[in-house]
Amino acid sequence: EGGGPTEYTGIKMEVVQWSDAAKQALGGVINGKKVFLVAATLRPETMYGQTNCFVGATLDYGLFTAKDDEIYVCTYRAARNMAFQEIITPRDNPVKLAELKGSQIIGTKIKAPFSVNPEVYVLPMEGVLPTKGTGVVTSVPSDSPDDYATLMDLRKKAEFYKIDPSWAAFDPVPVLSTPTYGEMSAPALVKQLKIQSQKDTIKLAEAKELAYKEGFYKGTMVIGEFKGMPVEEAKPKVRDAMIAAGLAFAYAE
Ligand code: A2H
Repeated sequence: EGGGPTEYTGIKMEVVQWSDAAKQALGGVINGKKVFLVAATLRPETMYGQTNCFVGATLDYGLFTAKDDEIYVCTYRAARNMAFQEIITPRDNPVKLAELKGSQIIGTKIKAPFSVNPEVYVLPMEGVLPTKGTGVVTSVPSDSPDDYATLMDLRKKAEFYKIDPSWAAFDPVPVLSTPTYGEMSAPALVKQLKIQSQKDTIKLAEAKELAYKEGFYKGTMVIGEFKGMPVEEAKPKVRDAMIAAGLAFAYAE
């Protein structure tokens, strides 16, 4: 990337029910506190359509003490950045309460703020980079070709990915409408470019670019408080509304 830092929105996805593997690994560490998986997104206006969340199965995650006596789950790299931004405390040395492998987090049930699906599940994605964002990716298969391709892979091969099919059962939800791709940009582009799986990274990069440009410059919201508004205008408004509700925060890297 050139230029300055990327301005993400950190989405707070509260843990409702840990997977068995995470529960065993954590023991009594949490002690009644609220725990959140924190996802970094560039598309806060699409949060109405979250159907699940992704982690990298082989990545390492930590539980860190954050503001307001809360606990955040993310990579150590992100925790350090968040400590400098006074999101995670203390500023100079984030406190890691516990560690989890991504594979242990899969199957955890979490809240999906602003989504039509109030609670969703954590699923594995192959391309999650440890060097970007928090290592947690919220999934919006209507508008993200990567998310859609991955969700379809998981549905086709639930056993191979070691997931319960019910965790991947939430269907894409229309969030915004565009002149070229209708209300389901990602599924339309995956079909048009004949993308077979999450491994088709070159075609997915092209699809991502097309979906992003069309959505941002020509999209109109079809859901939520800003329904009918151009996406370009709604984007900062949804972000501000989520921050005001305590469900998100500004995060830069
Ligand atoms: B986006 P950029 Cl609807 N590894 O959020 C891989 N991908 C990651 C990641 C990581 N460690 N951290 C964040 N991301 C994803 C929503 C979305 C996103 C939509 C459409 C496009 C899109 C829902 N998933 O991203 O390299 C996150 O997915 C397309 C670029 O910093 C985040 O925003 O530009 C985006 O990639 C950040 O990628």
